[in-house]
This record gives sequence, structure tokens and C-alpha cells, in this order.
Amino acid sequence: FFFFLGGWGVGGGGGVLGAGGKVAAVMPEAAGFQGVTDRATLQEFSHAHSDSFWAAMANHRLTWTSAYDTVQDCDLRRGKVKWFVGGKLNVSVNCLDRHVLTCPDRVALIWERDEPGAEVKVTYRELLEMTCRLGNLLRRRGVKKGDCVTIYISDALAERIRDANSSTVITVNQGVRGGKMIDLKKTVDAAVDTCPNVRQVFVAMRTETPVVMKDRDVAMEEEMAHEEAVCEPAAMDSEDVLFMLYTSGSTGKPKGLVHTQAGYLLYASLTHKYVFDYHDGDVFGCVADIGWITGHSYCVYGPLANGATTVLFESTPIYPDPGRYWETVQRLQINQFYGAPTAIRLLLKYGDQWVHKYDRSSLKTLGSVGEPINTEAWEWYHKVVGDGRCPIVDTWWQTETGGICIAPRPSDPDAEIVPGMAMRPFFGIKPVLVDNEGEELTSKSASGALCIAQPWPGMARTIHNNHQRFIETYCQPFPGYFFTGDGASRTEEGYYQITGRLDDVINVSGHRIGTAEIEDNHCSAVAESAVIGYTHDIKGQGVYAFVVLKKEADITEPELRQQLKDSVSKSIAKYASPDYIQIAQRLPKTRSGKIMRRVLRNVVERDLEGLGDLSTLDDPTAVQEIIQAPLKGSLYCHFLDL
Ligand code: 6R9
Repeated sequence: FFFFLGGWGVGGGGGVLGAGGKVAAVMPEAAGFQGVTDRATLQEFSHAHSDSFWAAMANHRLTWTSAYDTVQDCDLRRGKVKWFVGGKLNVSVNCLDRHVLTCPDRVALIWERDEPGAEVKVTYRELLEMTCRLGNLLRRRGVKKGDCVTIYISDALAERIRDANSSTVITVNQGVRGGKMIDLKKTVDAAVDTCPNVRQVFVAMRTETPVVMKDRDVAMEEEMAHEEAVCEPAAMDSEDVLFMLYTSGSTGKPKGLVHTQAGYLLYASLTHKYVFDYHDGDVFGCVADIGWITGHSYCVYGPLANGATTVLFESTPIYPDPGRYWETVQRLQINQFYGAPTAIRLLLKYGDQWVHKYDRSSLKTLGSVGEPINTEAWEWYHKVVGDGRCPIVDTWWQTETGGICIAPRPSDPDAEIVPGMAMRPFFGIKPVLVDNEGEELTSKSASGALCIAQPWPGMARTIHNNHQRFIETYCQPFPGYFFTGDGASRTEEGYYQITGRLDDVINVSGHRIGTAEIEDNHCSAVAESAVIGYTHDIKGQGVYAFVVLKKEADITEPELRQQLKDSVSKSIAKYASPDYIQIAQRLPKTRSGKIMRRVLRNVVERDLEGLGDLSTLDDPTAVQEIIQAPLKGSLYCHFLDL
């Protein structure tokens, strides 16, 4: 890989200066760091000299309007997080203006429209002009610094507009996805009718279907055409709000996580560059939904801050057919491809021929995000999609962390990558594992609650309107640490593996088992599975598995039962084998592809009133199917008593 390219760390010769020169060849930001000769010493430096590390990163990677005076002012115990205090900058200048100076005609983004072959390429110059026109329009229409503008993509809109106190909403007449039109403007109209603070709605036209325009509506493109293509950037404070993003909590009540300007942008830019080994001229293809944090950090802010060419993917993995991703890779010559395990598992079901049909030789790195990637999906991604040539980066992070925190890369060039493991903490990230009593587990090989011991610039600053909830959720469970809510284990080598959400942990007769561990089974007929714990008189909890079979699966119930039992007994223990197996057509998921186990638990416990907020579900009918299937005793659903 890229570290050691210049012989970094080889033999350790050359003294500090010489070694520093080699470090500088692969990571110019680290050139001046004393005693840094390789990946490991750089990692140590980033922990021990956090201020120097992050100051060097911020000075190299960001363009400042005026310098900051303090690198960090943080106290995790009190939920206080501030970075680059006193500095001023503008995110658009960092993402656009400065690249227009050096490479105005480079393609900044490729809008990969739902219809294959209809992509639109926008250069840095053009994107800056569009941004300026929109900026001018917003200003002319009374939107001021500090105002919140809601960009509508999906989900429970009205509650979010009210929580954020937005006076301006931006939407499109219709959304287009997988060949279907979605009437977004209609949803906005209904939502805004219940939001008295909304003064205006900007409506862009994605399709030609006209929509009724109300007094408060503004035809966005028409109005933008009248604006100047130059707009003076505002000088923003490092800690001014950049955006807030609503994510559902485990209780089902969404929270608006707040990210600020400088720290977030720096962290997105740095991780984009080094986790994916992004180089100038590469085409970066993150196919995540733009409304997910992954779309924010790795379709927009990270790549644009780095002057990259980034892909905005509007479609689905199977439209018009299951070759869509790879056809897009071939047509756009994508070099780094970043997607979710849920899509990989879906495509795996359709077979290799859809991949083989297209030329994927442009690919250099493959990324995975959002959920643990099971071994079978990992192997398929690696062997079939990447032809065994491309490193797979299984990237662990959260809306709360702003950017990737644990991933196999960057690392030494040929450092091993273990299938299905996020493995190595990024620079400045210090993971710790904590037991139930709140004690830090210091032995190398351990398993516990995953916390992060030091603040980093990319982390969320607060929950909008509810700082107390921020403190209670992330800072109080393990004082002094940031609590992620995930479980993880660490190997002798110091590699981390995520075992799933702690809320989902199953406790069978005192054995605590992460959902990912059981779901990562090796039964060849199974495309994907979700396990949950259900109340059991004797064991406390028992394991209940929902299983989706592959398209061509040809297996009898007893065979399936035996295979799953053998697989789980072998990889974990007999007690972890499922008591019940329910075959489902699909699983309830969020729009980012996460299985909603909370909902499955409610269904199994028959607590249908307590299903909670379903607004983040991709397709609520998946829940109905599962609720109804066992009652109807349909073909797709069988209870197998083991
Ligand atoms: C980026 C994103 C965060 C939660 C996180 C964890 C799960 C994400 C993962 C992963 C295992 C990975 N998660 N990446 N689990 N391996 N590589 O997904 O943000 O939507 O906020 O979800 O997703 O449980 O805590 P977000």
C-alpha cells in the first residue's frame, strides 16, 4: 500500500530527519513530527501530541480566513468539544474556490442519474457558480448567517423542521429512484402546513412533471438564473454549525446531531484521502444515500475538500438490473468504490455473471460501511468484484464520529487485512474497551463496550436543542470517554472487530453474544440473516433468527436447520444456536441498509403497539410481511423448533 512507498521505516535508518523525509513522501502533513518513522510511531504521536498532530493537519489541509488561537478546548466529562477555537474559514472556499484557482475545469461531481448513461458532469468552476447563485438567492430571500435551511430528502419531515426551527426548505418536485417517481413536493406541502415558521420553500425541478406552486414556493432554478454567479463567502467561525443530521436513537426518538465547520471538514478530508488512498485525478464513487452521514462525509465534504471527482449516485443497486454498480464503475472509470454490506449481500444473491459482464479494472480500493460485513459477503466483494486485487476497507464509524474511525487502511503497504474486520484505528483515534462495571480492559485480547478515549475534530458537538441528552448518551456511561453504543473485541495483534449494537446484545444463560457474531454464519443457502434475543423462561433469552434465502437456494428445512446449527456451534458455541428460524422474504431496514432489530424484537414479542418510530424505515411493508407471515403460515415462513 502507500506507506513505506519511499522505503518508509525500512531498517529505521537515517535518523529522525531522514525518516521524516520518507514520512513526508506519503503524508506531507507529518513531515515535521519528531521520532515518527512509520505507521505505528505516527499513531503514537497522534495520541501523545494530539495538539501538534491536529494543528499540522489543519494548517496543511484547510484554507483559513484567519488563524485559530487554540487547537482544542475539550472536556469529554462535561460534553465540551471545541476545535480550532477562534479560527475563521469558509467551507465552500475550501471545497470549491481554492480548486477553481488551480483546476477550474476538473470535474467536481458526476451526477449519476437514475437513468443509466445519462450522467451529468459538473466542473469545479460550474459548481462554484451554481453555489454562488444559490447563495445569492438565499441571501436575497432573507436567509442569514446562522439560519437553518432544511434540505428535504426523505423521512419524518415536519417534526424535524420544527425541531430545527427552519424557515426555509429546499426540495424537488419529484424524486427519482429505481425508475419510480416519488412526489416529494407533496410531502413537503403537507409537512410545511404544520410548520408555521416556514416562510418559503425552494422547489427544484428534477422531472418535467409540473407541481402546484403556492405563495410560499420559489421556482429555484428560474430564480437562480437571475442571480450573479459570484457571491462573497462569509467568514465562519470554526465552531459555527455546519449541518445537523437526524438519526434515530435506540428508543426510536430521532436526534439531530450537530457538526461544526472546521473540525468536521478536516476530519472528512483527511480520512477520505488516507483511508481510500485517494490521489489527484481519481474518480471516487460513494454510492451511499446523500441524506446519510456517509453521503455527507464521502460524497460531498471529504472529496470536494480534496479537489476530487466525486460521484452522486441517484439509483439503486438493481436498477435497471443487478449489474448497475459495475456498469457504472466501467462507464465512469471509478477508482474507489464505497458501498454498504446490505447491497453487497443483495447482489451476491444474483450471482457473479452480473459482475463479470463489466470491466472493473479501474478499481483500486473497495470500501464497506454501515454494518458488520459478514465473511461471505467480504470474500465475494474481494474475489468477484475486486478480482482479488483491491484492498477492502471495512470502515467503522457513526453519524456521531463525523468520519471513519477504524479501518484496515492506512497501514503499512502489505499489512494484512482480515476479512470482516475494521481492524486499525485512524490517527488520533484511541479506542478502548470497557466492561460492564466501567473498567477499562487493558489486556490485548478483550471484548467489551467500544469507547474512544480522546476527542478528535470530527466528532459531533451536541444534539440540537438537547445538550443534556448528548451528555447522557455519549459522555456519562463511561466518564472521560466517548461511548459509541457498539460492542467490539480486540485481538492479540490489537485489531478491532465490531460485534454489533450493545442494545442488541443477546444474553443466553449469562453468555453475552453480539448479533454480528451469530449472523456471520457460513450456510451457503442464506443470503442474509438477523438474530434477536427473545424472552426465555429458563435461559433468560433465546436466539431467534430471521433468514433470507438466496434466490437459487435449494434446501429443505431440516437441512437448513442442521447447517445453521453446525455453523453457529462451530464458530461460537452450541448455546448460541437459534431456537427458532423464520424464513423471510426481506428484513426491515433503514434507508442506509441497517437491519432494525428493535422492530423484529417487538414483532417476536408481539408488542405491536411498541413498534416506535418507523419513519427511518426504507420500506415499512417489510414489517407487515414479517408480522403477517407466521400467522398466515405462508410458504415463506416456517417455525422450526430446534
Ligand atoms: C457511518 C454510519 C452507525 C452504526 C455504528 C455501528 C454500525 C457502521 C460499521 C458498523 C460494523 C462497520 N456500523 N459501520 N458496524 N462495521 N464497518 O453507518 O453511521 O448511520 O450513524 O450508524 O452503524 O453499529 O454504531 P450511522
